[in-house]
Amino acid sequence: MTPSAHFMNKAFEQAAQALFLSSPNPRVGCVIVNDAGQIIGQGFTQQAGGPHAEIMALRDAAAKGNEVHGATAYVTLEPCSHHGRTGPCCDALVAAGIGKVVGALTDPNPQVAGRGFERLRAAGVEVEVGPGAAESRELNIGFFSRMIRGMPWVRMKAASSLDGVTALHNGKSQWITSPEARADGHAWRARACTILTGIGTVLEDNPRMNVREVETPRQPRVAVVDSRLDIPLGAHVLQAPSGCLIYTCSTDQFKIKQLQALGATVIHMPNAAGKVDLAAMLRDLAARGTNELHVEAGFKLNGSLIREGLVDEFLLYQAPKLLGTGAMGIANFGPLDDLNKGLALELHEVARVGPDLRIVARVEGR
Ligand code: AOF
Ligand code: ZN
Repeated sequence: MTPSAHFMNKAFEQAAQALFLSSPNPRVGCVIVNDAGQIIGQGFTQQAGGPHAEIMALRDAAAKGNEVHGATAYVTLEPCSHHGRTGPCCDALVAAGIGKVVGALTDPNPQVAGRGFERLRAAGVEVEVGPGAAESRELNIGFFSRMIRGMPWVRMKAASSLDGVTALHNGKSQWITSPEARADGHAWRARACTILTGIGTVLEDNPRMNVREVETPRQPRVAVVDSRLDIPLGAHVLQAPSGCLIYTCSTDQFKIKQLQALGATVIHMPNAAGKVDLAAMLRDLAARGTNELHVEAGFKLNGSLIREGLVDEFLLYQAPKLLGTGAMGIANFGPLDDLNKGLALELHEVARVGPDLRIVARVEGR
């Protein structure tokens, strides 16, 4: 491994610590290395509005009394050049006297988009782009999606038997997969900016849709598709610590006021057919800072999202049991009359979680 790749890996170890934390900012890590090849400062992106990775690394070096003049900063994303909630990192690096910056990848944020590297070069700092581009993009798949497509990365989670059954013909569905799989599912919730569910699931299960099984410094926001505003005022999702967004076609002012009084945000988003416009909802979620959207919904909403081509990735847990006929699958789409009309997926990762199988599969071309 080249020294560059080695230190970039160290920067990615930092970035990984921002996985549950930095939403809606990208997960970025930084290590500062002196001429002797020692790491003299390191850090990762803090919560929204907090310092970026480079600032944390510069502060770490200062706190340890380490001189950064002439040192090299390895950063997993281009240092920012804009005034957002915080000041430009490229200026801070220049002011500290950093001699060289190795950045994994250009920041897709149109406010940055190469200007960070340009400003560094203009200030006489040597700049190298790469290694680690693919890893940086993968770690921030939702941030790239939001910046480039104006849409979140939509990840649909479902748990089923090995023959794809989520509920029996009598509706019984609880505990198909193991406690280990449920805990693992919570880690995927924790990395999401927003968790999406449907009114059917709210009425049936009254879920909290929060993170409980893993430690997290931040709870995701919850969003509910509820065309008629049937949500009960006592629904647990209305207590989501980061807020609850309700997408509806209803204009019932009385119910809207009641929900707003409980802290919910009600968003009127009908399509021509009188259903919630799901594509518009996703654009709105992106505009509200959703990088990764974690969908945990039922048969109907899952089916609608799939039929409209809005799902990017499936997170499927399968228990090693068969539940047989007459039962419900994970989503209401089809029946198809042609095998070629099926949704083609690529396996991204296959793992064993406790006794169960976890499959991450991406829609071809995403
Ligand atoms: C960096 N280092 O660690 C991260 C960056 O509102 P602000 O000031 O926090 O800026 C957010 C933007 O900064 C975000 O959209 C992305 O372009 C960049 N993220 N940049 O130099 C970091 N997390
Ligand atoms: Zn920055």
